[in-house]
Amino acid sequence: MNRYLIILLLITFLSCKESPKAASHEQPSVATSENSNIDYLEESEVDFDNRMEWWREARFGMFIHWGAYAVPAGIYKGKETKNVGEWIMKTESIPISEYEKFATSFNPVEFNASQWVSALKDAGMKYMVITSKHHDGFGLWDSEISDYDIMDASVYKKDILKALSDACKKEDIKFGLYYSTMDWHHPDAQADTYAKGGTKDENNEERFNMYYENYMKPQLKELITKYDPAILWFDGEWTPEFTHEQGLDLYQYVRSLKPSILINNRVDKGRKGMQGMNDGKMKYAGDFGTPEQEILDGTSTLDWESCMTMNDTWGYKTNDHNWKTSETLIFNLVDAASKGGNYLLNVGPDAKGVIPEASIKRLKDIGDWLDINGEAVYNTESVGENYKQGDVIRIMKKKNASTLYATSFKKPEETFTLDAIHPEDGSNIYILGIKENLDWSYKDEKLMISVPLKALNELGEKYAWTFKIENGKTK
Ligand code: H79
Repeated sequence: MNRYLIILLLITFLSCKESPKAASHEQPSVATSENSNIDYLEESEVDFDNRMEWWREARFGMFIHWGAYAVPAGIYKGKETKNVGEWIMKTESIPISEYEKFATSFNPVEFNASQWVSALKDAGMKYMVITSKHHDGFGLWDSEISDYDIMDASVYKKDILKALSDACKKEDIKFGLYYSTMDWHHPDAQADTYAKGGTKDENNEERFNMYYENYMKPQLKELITKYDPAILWFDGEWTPEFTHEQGLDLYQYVRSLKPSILINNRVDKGRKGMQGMNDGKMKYAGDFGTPEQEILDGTSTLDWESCMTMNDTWGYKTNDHNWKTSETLIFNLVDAASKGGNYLLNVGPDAKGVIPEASIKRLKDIGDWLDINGEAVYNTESVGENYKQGDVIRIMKKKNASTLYATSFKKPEETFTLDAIHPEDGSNIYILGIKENLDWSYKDEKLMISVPLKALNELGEKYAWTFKIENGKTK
């Protein structure tokens, strides 16, 4: 049975229509009149697994926060905002008409889609998720039903999403779109309450529904039709005007437009705070949980993706230099993989269209590390409760195979000991990057591996070392 089944609704649905059709494996990529009859909330486990397959294998993606907020870059009227850059409109209470001027002057003359995709590939990332529209309401594409976008409101007048979706397609990178349901600019969404400093507007639910039906849905239809995204990544679902019923409807709507698409859990109201997983099971729509700025404490039976910044902001801020180290970022990626999760790491390009040098450096470091160690990350699954040994060792397992990986963030010494891995007799054990087949023994429930120190030093790895156990089991 499907995890996203909404029992009450189903009972209602089933009583008034024929038995629901499960989505087939060969799902059409565009809407057909048949799609609208399918109940996407009732999907078999097999169909769900098929749809999720590429994403689970990919493990590592690039989040891009880019929009009009890159223009103030964290500074308004000489004052530095304390909050993240993309929230500057709200945090600094910038009047809508004032903020619109940032959209007008947004002119990223140095933007080069294929350079961004190269940086993504060099990092070993497999997919991109870019803000089509953040909370400020400004769109990075040529929306037919809005003038508040890069074509109509800005001097730039080139379709950024088109350039990026084309560049991703060319390089075989999956292209995903972030879309905020919250909108501080649209008069039927939050613009009114926003302008009044957040006072609740009694009529807003009705008007929000108009925005939902007449603006959001048509925009999403455009986005799917024009850019064929592999993921829709919703956000801003916590506003009181947006309802659980709309969340369910939104999930159905987006899937009916592109049945194979993946949708995060912020499409609905199920997310529990920043930890990001759904509150309870089988109640809310959404294909995966979304921990924000954190990684789950342990494993989960549900799919999840941890999104995180490299410094302290999503949208570009001139003065944010609080960068995480490459080692921390690699650790986070491995930590998430060992717990069965994906890592969506953010870059915030500046107003010219340049990804900060500090981000590029880190992307390169991670990519170099993955060049050697990637097989411990891609297409792996969690081994369950034995996913770690202390603070510095993480264990992964190749999907549908008995190959295990142990990545250590402390440089191994002469003998490397693993407490929870039992190799099969005759199993080969290696360190990734070194050809040598290593000597090992298994005694008193411990695996002891002889480390070739000379080769290890020559390898020149800086961050972490991965042992590959070709055939083994965890306890
Ligand atoms: O786009 C980036 C941020 O701008 C956006 N999400 C990432 C990916 C973001 N918007 N707001 N926040 C992050 C923080 C909001 C936190 C809260 Fe709530 C919203 C506190 C109360 C309502 C979410 C729902 C967390 C707790 C309940």
